[in-house]
Amino acid sequence: MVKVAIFMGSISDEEKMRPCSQVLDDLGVEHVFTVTSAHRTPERTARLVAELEEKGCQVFICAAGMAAHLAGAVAAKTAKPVIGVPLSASALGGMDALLSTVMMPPGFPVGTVALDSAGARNAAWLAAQILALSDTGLAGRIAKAREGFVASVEKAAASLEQKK
Ligand code: RP5
Repeated sequence: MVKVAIFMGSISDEEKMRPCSQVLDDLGVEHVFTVTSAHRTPERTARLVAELEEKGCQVFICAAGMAAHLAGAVAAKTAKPVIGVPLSASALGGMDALLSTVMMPPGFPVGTVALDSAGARNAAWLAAQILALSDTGLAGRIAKAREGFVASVEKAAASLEQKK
């Protein structure tokens, strides 16, 4: 069953958002990864939210650049958690998308993560952590992945300390 939706405002966002899908794949979280725009295809965006909610989708991840209204438009249509990923896609270097995504009116939150691919990855981790509140198997996979992070830091430290 689809648990997470990843929406991007444009196919030009794919490279930055692919890591989001990859993290969810690695954690075994079923998701859809697609393009829909708050401005260019508002009806498609609203329809996708309704259809995916009907199919059991629990978390929406929305990434967009420039005047990034996709996450806000989705938050207007669902009470499920919405995570926004601001993307750098203009001469303003992503500050435009960051402010558009984060400054939501009270009652319609968008949990906003970092810009670009770092945010894309963290959006996936955060979505997985939300789902893991009611999925012990997923919680276990997240814990195991975190052990991997610890091991890789310890390995890097040991290797560096040996160099002298
Ligand atoms: C936003 O405008 C998209 O999310 C993208 O980051 C940016 C530019 O889109 P394209 O003109 O490349 O389609 O809506």
